[in-house]
Amino acid sequence: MSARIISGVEIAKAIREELKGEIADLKAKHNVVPGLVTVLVGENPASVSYVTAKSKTAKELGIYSEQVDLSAETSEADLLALIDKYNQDEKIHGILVQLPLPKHINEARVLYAIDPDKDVDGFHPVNVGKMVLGEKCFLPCTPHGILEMLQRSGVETSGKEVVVLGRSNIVGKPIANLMLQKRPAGNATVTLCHTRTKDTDFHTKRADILIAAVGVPNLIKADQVKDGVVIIDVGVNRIGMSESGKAILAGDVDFESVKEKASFITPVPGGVGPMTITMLMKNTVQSAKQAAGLL
Ligand code: L34
Repeated sequence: MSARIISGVEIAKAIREELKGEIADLKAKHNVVPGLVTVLVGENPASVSYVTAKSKTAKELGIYSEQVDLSAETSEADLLALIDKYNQDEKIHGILVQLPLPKHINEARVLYAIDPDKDVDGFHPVNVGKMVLGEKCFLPCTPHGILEMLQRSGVETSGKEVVVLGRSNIVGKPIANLMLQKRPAGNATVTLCHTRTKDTDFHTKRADILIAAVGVPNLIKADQVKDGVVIIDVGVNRIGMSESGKAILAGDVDFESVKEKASFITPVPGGVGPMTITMLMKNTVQSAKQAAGLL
């Protein structure tokens, strides 16, 4: 059997259409225009492409968007001052500082400086804490996108064995936490594996839903999963360059072999990546509504 492909491109498109309507409505009924600023420090090619896609998508949807590109030598103090400026700016409802930051900048200090009410990435400790408690907050974009993909594809999660590979703050830890909660796309029994896990194969082989977020190209092969598994592949690994100069991408899962065994699988590219960008837009709209007292 060949798996059904969960297309992040298609699901993202549907959500963006919904958002477009909401944004037009906000403008017409309340004269509210959601605003997003993206901040990029340095010129990491992957980050440049993600941030460019974020501000372009924002504009397409009718979100007011500013893009700030800073040199890799920008000081932490200057970055903090910029964040403070946008914290005060009423046109801006979402502040996104693209990660990773250059080594001389303390990432935590920067993320803590963002007003939690404008933290559309959901990385501020206030939002992380609320997320863990199951309170209303901004959900981090990649996990948020995964929840939407599961729901909109009709994947049952309640009572299922979910195995997450990777313990990052931006994917592994939050998605594991969200899926064990009593919520849509939740109620799962969750195992989180990481580099010190003794027998990762033991866990991957019993997973009903496997979420791979480790950043190792084609790590997971068909013999490491069971028949009918649902695969969410978060890896976006650059494994080479085509003749036209475009990056060749691979996921953390060996798509060609695993798709023969899985019931559902997300592709790379065109899977989780586009959802991450779209959920940033959704969070920005949520933020604008909250600021206007509409939520
Ligand atoms: N602050 N930093 C902050 N927030 C985030 O949510 C991110 N992330 C991760 C890296 N740093 C961040 C992203 O935006 C990863 N990420 C991200 C966003 C979009 C895509 C991949 C990762 C994406 O669109 N991927 C496309 C391929 C794009 C390409 O050609 O490189 C895909 O189809 O998977």
